[in-house]
Amino acid sequence: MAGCIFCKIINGEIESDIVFENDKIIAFRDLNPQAPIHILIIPRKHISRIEDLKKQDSSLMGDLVFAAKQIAVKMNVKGGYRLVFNNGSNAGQEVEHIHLHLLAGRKFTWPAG
Ligand code: DGP
Repeated sequence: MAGCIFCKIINGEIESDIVFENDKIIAFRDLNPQAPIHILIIPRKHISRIEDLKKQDSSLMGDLVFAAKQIAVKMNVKGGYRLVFNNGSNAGQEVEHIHLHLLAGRKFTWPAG
C-alpha cells in the first residue's frame, strides 16, 4: 500500500536487516530495539490492523507465529521470548501494517507497560 513503511521494506524501497522470508512473510530487525533480539514479523499482504482481518487471513496469522518459532530456533534463543501485537493507538501501534514483535535476550516483566 502506498505510503506504508513496511510495504516499502517488502518492496526493497527501504533497507532492512532481513532475518527470515518466505512467499507470505518477511522478518527483519526492529530499527529501535527494545531487547537484544527484536524482530518484526510481517505478512507481505498489507493488512492495517487485527480488525481488518478476514476469515481467510487466519492461517496467515498462524504462519506469523510459526515464523517466530523458526526464527527463535535459527537464532538459538534460550530462556524464552515474548511475542507482541500492538494493535491500535491505545496499544502503541505506530505502523499500520500488522506486525508481530519477537523480543528475546532479556527477562521481561508482566503486566506489560
Ligand atoms: P509498533 O509500535 O508496534 O507499531 O511498532 C513499530 C516498530 O517498527 C517500532 O518498534 C519501530 C519499527 N520501525 C519503524 N520504522 C521502521 C523502519 O523503517 N525499519 C525498521 N527496521 N523498523 C522500523
